[in-house]
Amino acid sequence: MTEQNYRLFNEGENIQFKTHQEFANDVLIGLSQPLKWLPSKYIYDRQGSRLFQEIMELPEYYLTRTEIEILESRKNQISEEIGDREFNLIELGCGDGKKTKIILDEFLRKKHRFHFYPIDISENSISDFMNSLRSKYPDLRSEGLVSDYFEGLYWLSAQNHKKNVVLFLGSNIGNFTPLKAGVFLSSLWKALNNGDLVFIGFDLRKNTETMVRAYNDKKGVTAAFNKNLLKRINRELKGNFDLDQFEFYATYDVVEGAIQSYLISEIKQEVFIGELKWLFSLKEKEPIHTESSYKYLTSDIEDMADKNNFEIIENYHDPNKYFVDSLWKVVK
Ligand code: AVI
Repeated sequence: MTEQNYRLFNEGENIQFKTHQEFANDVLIGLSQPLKWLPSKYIYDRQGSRLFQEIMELPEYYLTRTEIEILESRKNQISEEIGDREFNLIELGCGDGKKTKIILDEFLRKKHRFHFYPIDISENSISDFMNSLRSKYPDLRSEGLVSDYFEGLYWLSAQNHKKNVVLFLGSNIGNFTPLKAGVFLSSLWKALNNGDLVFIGFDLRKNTETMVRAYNDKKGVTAAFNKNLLKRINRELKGNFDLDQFEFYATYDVVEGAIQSYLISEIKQEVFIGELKWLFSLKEKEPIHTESSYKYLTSDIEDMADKNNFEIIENYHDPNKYFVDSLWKVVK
């Protein structure tokens, strides 16, 4: 029998009910707008997360490969900068862990004194991640936290007064609008102490074609990833979307500096969502916005750090300056 190596913050059933209600509300709100939209966070059920793993391996999707290259080539310096005293290493969200493992390997090799806490709202993701860690690092001190990011951070601050080092890799911040990214960073600052560190991945602006290609892969994995939103509505909210009647389209919005992803209705159609007892119409060629992936200038990153009272310690780039992992210090 495997022993549970994570902590649940909310009673399982309750949180599932709450998440389900939120999903239903967000779908209702998003699809009632003049420009219909659905929040991309709902793409990530088990199948959506599996498709995202596949995206990260695609030749067109340069982001993951580039960030891995940065971590591999700069891990020595990164670990010197971070590991001066005993600390909590906290990861917000957990993907396949490939990038995290580069960091863990280096910290363990350097014999840094730390305790690792991945935080994710999905119990499945934490459970899978913790199991994979346990087999690879039997001696790693770690505990998964199944909670909202900030609830987990506040709980941790109350447990011990060690330095906190927060990882937010993979340009996940890019899926927030600038307004939400600002709220996220100011909440992060509030939840941390003076001198704590934050290590954030940002995808940088580059030639348009490279960025657009990354979201229009030849195999159609990104299309399936976005369509997973409709699949999930069909399954969990008893919808009747016909996936074949939607075309996936991703384009670079030069004004916003973001890749915008859409599912375009091929025909005039009506869709019924059983759980919402709601029939709604889509015009021929009407888009549903599914995701924004913001791309940054170095000056944007400086502004974001500055506005939210973080000091940039170092920017770790790849040689082409496609991506940056930026190390920030909390100033209070
Ligand atoms: C998770 N996130 C940073 C990815 C991105 O690039 O916006 C999600 C993704 N969407 C399509 N491909 C990858």
